[in-house]
Amino acid sequence: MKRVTRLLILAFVTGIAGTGLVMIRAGHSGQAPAQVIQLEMKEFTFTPKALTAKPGSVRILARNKGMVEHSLTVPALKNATTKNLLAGKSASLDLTVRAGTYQIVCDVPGHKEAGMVATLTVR
Ligand SMILES: [Cu+2]
Repeated sequence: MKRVTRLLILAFVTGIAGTGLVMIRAGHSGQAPAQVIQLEMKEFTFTPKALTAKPGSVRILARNKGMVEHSLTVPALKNATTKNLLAGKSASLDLTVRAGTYQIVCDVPGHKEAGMVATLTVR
């Protein structure tokens, strides 16, 4: 009985370690996007308001410089959103974009309407 328990624990721990390894490897082998754009958020604007990028992978580094929480969301792209970031917090959002114009908004209710809109132009 004890031996079985020990085996189970070993299997469990090995499983966790294995998962960790896979995650670490995925994080490191994923090529860092060549394009990194910094974007500041505050009440109620993005700075800059107009971003440009070339087609391909883009990483947007969003920093909340405001007093309340904000998010960075690209409605035209599936799952392209950060969580709501508290004041002082930042997050990166990796996107794959084609030529075109993408609207960036803050998804916190009322913020888009208050002016938290930016444009990403890809060409
Ligand atoms: Cu906001």
